[in-house]
Amino acid sequence: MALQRTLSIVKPDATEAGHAGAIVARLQQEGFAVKALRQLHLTKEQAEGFYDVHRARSFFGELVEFMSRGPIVVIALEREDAIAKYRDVIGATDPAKAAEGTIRKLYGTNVGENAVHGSDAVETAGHEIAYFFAGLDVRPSA
Ligand code: 3AN
Repeated sequence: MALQRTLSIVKPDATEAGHAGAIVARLQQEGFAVKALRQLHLTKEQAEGFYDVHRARSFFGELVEFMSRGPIVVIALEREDAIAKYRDVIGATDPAKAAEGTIRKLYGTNVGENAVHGSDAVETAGHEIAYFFAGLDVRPSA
C-alpha cells in the first residue's frame, strides 16, 4: 500500500475545548507522521473557499459560520494508506453513528460540530494541503 498524505483539521469546537493536543497525540499513536501543523482562525471567505464543493448543500451557511467561529489546527499527515486509515480513526460524519473510540465519538457533538475534518481522496488531500501550506512548509518524502 502506498504512502499517502491527508489533511486533518481540528475544528473550532474541539480546538476551543482544548482537545487539539490529545487529537494530535492520538494520530501519532495511530502511525501518522506530522508533516506540517499550524493554528489559524479562518475568515468566512476562507472557510467558503475551503468548502467550495459543498456550496450547494443546505448546511453550507451553517458550516461556514462554524468553521470561522474560532481557531482551528490544520495538520498535514502522512502514513501508508493514510486516507482510509484516517477515516477509520475519526469515525462517521455524525458522532452519534461513529464507532466507539473514534475521534468523532470521543470529541464530536453533532453532525455539524464533529471535531475534525478529513480528506476523502488522495487528489482532494493534495488540494486541501495546498490550501493551507506553502510547498516549502511540507518537505517531500524521502
Ligand atoms: P466528512 O467530513 O465526514 O467527509 P462531508 O464531506 O459529508 O463529511 O461533510 C463535510 C462537513 O459538512 C462535515 N464534516 C460536517 O461538519 C458538515 N456537515 C455534513 N452534513 C451536515 C449536516 N447534515 N448538517 C450540518 N453540517 C453537516
